[in-house]
Amino acid sequence: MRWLQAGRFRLDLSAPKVMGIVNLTEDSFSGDGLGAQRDRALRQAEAFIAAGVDLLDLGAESTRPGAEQVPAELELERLLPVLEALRGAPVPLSVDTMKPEVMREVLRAGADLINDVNGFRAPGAIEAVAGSGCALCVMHMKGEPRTMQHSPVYEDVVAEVEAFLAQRTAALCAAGVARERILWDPGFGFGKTLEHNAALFRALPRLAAHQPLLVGVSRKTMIGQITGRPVGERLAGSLAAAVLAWTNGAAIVRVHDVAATVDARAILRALGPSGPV
Ligand code: 9MG
Repeated sequence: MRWLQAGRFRLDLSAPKVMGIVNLTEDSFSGDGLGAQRDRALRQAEAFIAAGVDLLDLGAESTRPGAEQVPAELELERLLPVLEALRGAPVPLSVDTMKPEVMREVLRAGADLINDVNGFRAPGAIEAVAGSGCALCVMHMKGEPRTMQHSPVYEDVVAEVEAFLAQRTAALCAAGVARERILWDPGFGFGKTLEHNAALFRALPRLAAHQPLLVGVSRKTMIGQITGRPVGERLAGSLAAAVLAWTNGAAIVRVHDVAATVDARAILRALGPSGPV
């Protein structure tokens, strides 16, 4: 059985898990103030919990291709009131951030997992998380969000991603982080073409042999490239990809559509290869 040590929780990863995305980025709201943002995020988190989500991922800085960074103070202004209100939630609270100062503050405020799309490469990032008991999602990204989709090139994308994740894991472990706190994420869409993403998707079993995997493909461009659908019409493609990710070794899928993904998981459990679970 595989476990993830995540702050207040010890999460059993032997059954597929769903992480719900709670967006606190400016461009996902209509600009009607932080209080309204907070209330909307809390309603969304409550709905996700009622639908059977296993983890919540709160993010206050967009990591979409082309996105600009926001100052740490603004990230914290958006995150802390939501974390405060969700303290004691029945599922682990993840925070998606690349900044060590944000990591330190959200850990003080009760975050159970730090999801760093930059793989804890910023100076001080490892030190910010090492001494806590939180889980760490180490993601691969080539470049940075503003420019990462400008013609990324790899010789062997799977080997490069695998080597990067192994190197970051070694750096974390050298700082005293236990392996059972670490998730790997190939970083679908982060400095990758559709061809790179497909190669990595097919390599999920190989990557899962190292550390438990988190996979995020929900509504992404790669789903649109495959189906020809705009972002608002990518639910079916995202569900198919989630089920395929689980059956190929992913432990956790990071999604926008929690209720539908929980249903897809129920079908997989009842009718899938290993029989009813
Ligand atoms: C924040 N964020 C956006 N996409 C993501 C992905 O694919 N994985 C992780 N870990 N975080 C993501």
